[in-house]
Amino acid sequence: MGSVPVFLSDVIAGLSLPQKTLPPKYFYDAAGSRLFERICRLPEYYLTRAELALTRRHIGAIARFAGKGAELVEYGSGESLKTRLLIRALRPAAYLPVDISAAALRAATLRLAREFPKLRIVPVHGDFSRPIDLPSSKRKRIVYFPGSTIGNLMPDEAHAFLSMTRGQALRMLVGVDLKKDANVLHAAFNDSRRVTAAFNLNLLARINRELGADFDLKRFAHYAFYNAALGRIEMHLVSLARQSVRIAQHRFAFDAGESIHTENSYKYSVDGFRALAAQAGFAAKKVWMDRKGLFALHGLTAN
Ligand code: AVJ
Repeated sequence: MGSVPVFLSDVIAGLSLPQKTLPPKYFYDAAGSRLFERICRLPEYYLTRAELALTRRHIGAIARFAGKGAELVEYGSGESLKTRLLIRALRPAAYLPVDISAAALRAATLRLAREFPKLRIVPVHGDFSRPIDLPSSKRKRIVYFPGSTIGNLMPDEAHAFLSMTRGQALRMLVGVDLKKDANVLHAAFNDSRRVTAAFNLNLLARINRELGADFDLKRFAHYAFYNAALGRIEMHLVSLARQSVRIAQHRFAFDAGESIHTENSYKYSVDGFRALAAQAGFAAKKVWMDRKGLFALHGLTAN
């Protein structure tokens, strides 16, 4: 095992690329998770409300598709309202939340254990951008991947993730943000209260806190735009001056206007996502949407 922590080596590797890049999974330390919860309540950030609305609206059909009594595997921590709705409707034989944050996993497990005292909860700590081993079981499993987290993955990474889950369960529920008016997308990632900006900048604050770096947060600005050709929102942190930043024993030079690419948030039409799922060996059997057609939940079966 290397002695350099993965966070440090990922940061050094990303900032050494011609287009400086940081992986979005590092947004979610304690401060970042709190900021993300605030994002979910913003008037402009329609995703969370739309997904909750479609889950409420179609919960009976969703639970029937998932198969009552199956084991529920959720990627990304799940203490959210929609997870609780699904657990209530599904009565799963076990619930296996998978999360990269040990703290988020513990919090979700404790809260759900209190709300569902009879539910068997098997937390799995892991980074699902790499293959993950789940404890084995003879029961049927359904993988739940809500929140359009799949939108953070590049299409080839999304394909790899779907291929991995294809070996873990015969059915899958995936929440996907739909393509829509670019102005609506733009507003969702450039909210007037600037919470998304704080969320983006917290990544640099986290690098300062945990890796002893000296990013000057006043000299970087949040920048998010819809890249229509690639069908994704891109988030960047733009250097406002020519400057240099120290991280451990490394130094990185920034030109004025140079950016660090911190996140992609892909948007998929129903057919676009179905094509991606098909490449990974899934047939798209069902799709549920909110009334406004903002967000989709796909029901996939392994074929
Ligand atoms: C958690 C991946 C769904 O892409 O919309 C919110 C994260 N980034 N605002 C998204 C996010 C900026 C979010 N996901």
